Amino acid sequence: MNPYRFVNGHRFITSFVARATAGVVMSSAATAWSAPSTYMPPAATKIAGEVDSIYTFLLISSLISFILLIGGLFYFIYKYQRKTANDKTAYITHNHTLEFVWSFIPFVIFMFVFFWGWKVYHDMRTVPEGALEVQVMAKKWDWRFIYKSGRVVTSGVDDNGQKIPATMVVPVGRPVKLIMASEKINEASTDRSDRPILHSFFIPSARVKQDVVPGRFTMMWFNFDQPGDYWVFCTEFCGAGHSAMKAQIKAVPQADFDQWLSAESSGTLSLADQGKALYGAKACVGCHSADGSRVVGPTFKAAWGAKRNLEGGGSVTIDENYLRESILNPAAKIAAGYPAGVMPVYAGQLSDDEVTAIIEFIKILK
Ligand code: HEC
Ligand SMILES: [Cu+2]
Repeated sequence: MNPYRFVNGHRFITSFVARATAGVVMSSAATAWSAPSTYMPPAATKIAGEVDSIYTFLLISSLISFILLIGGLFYFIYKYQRKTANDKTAYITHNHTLEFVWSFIPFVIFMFVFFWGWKVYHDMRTVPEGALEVQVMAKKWDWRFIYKSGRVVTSGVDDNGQKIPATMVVPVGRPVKLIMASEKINEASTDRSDRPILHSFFIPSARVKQDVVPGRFTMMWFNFDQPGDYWVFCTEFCGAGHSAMKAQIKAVPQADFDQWLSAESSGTLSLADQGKALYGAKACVGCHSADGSRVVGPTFKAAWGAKRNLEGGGSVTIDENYLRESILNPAAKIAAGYPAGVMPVYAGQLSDDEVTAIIEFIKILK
């Protein structure tokens, strides 16, 4: 350090600020964009890249403000230090221009970050049309994936007794929608410790996560633009086996995916067909038609995605959560113009997988 420059405090400080800022900007840019990174695995989706851009912007702008603020603090400590015993502090009231500027500039930056974040969050939460749907079942402490074809993917155990995580195979470059639920460890059990509990599905490479909540469906989507194997973690502490609650997503070209799915699904009944069988076996058919005719309850034909007026006012869109609730607890919402208290309560009568299958059946009744 040149002692002359140190005496010239302001020159030292300005050059220090400039060099420190440049250094921090360059190293954080390098951390955010090079692979592998200390913070996160490489971004493998478009949204992940956008999330990283926001974070990098926040990091760099915070660092610049920090350096300006703390640098300024030290600069003023030095510049206005008391030089003689008789130095008096100047009488300073306020400065409108300065106060306006230091409020307005942060305001503009915050609004910019707000709208930017809003846009990315909106895209993250809006599932594109034509997404491949995969059901995700979470339980203490594992994941299970179910495709429309009826193919079920579970975890396994290798020759050494090590767990092989369940692997969700998906086509690369195609949006995938996950419909997620938390299930009991054992369907028949009434033990409290076997209740479904809260989990959260986190794909670090896609920078998306979503809670998996007992008693309802939650959704999320992603679209990998490079083939590869990506980790999934449970990111809601759910008990002793939480850290082992891992899964994998394998993104492969569409043709390989089609081949995998058809090979793996041979011999299984599609979810919709399973649902159709249950529709007969569980007596739904006696009160709900599949062809548009009115029986005791509303028809299932063209119900999916339609608007349903409710008894007592209000309306809902017929989606997974409305169907699930209507099946398990019919009294919760009564379809306008239909009798209440007629439909039996199916909670405890149908497993989560059966409810899912019936919903998939209703979805295809266009
Ligand atoms: C004894 C007759 C009866 C049976 C059996 C029955 N339901 Fe219903 N269901 C009704 C009636 C009546 C309604 C309308 C009143 C209401 O919303 O509860 C209804 C409403 C529904 C709704 C809401 C539909 C809408 O368009 O708003 C769904 C979904 C449903 N039932 C599914 C099923 C399924 C699945 C089964 C078989 C597992 C089944 N129901 C068995 C009588 C029945
Ligand atoms: Cu968990």
